[in-house]
Amino acid sequence: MSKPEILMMGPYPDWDLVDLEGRYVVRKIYEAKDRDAFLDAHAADIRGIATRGELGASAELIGKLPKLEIVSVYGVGYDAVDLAACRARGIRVTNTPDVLTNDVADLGVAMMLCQSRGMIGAEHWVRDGSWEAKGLYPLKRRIWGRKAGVLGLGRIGFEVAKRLKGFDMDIAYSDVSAKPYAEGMTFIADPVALADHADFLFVTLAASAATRHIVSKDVIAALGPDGMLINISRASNIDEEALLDALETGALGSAALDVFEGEPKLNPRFLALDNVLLQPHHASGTIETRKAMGKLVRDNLAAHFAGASLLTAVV
Ligand code: 8YV
Repeated sequence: MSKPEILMMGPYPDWDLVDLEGRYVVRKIYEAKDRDAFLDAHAADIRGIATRGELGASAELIGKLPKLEIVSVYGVGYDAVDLAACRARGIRVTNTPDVLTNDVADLGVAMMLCQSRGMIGAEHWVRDGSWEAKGLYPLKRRIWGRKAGVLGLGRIGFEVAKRLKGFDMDIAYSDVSAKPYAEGMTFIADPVALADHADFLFVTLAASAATRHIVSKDVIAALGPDGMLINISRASNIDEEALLDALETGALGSAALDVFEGEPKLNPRFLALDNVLLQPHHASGTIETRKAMGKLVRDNLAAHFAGASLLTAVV
């Protein structure tokens, strides 16, 4: 029997690619100079898509693949996959939950520490000779004992909060409802009130059309000139223009961001700011987690083509 054909939206590590190429005919759209010509040549036979969280699969693309059966996402977030288009045609969708939760939470907390203690500037202070020439590095803000807000107490938000407890922080959270597992945390339903209460606001909610710009101009204003916004979810959860305005004027103290509108191309206004920590969407980027994510993508595809139950089905 001939191998099923799958479309890859972006590169995977070699340890996944070698395995995928053994089982499928792999069509790499990200290597195509002319995507339309590439799809004209291959679209008719594609039965699966292997994509990544930020790349997804649009309704337009899905519409061009008449034999598509499954979209497997290398990532927990599937906001970039058009689920309605998939449901309408009975196309299955899988993601990679759980295996990345701890690493994403770790990076979020590391970003808060790094930014609050000015570690990037401190590194430059040592390397460029400022320590010797100018003396002591400017004083920064502590994190222990201060107030954290977690916007979205799902798997990742909960792990962030668990870590923050280790820093004796006062933790509040916002979600669609109070969570029974949120022991020792205060529920504040309204994101503006949460931001008003918090020194550090973590954005950890799954993105969807309903959460677009949930971190609004008002939320950012409530966080204020001493506040820090940490985003390890999706850029769409934040009104990025309002964020840039507030960082430029000092209406918001600082930000630590792993995700951006239009990434990897950033709004150049970010690059001119010294009160923002910029990270290249790598919260899940450890060898251990990426191996587990790749395995889950491969196992879901294999289960599908063997007619078995999917391991982590979204649709
Ligand atoms: C990316 C992510 O998928 O889990 C998610 O939703 O955004 C990430 O894990 C990862 O960067 C691979 O592209």
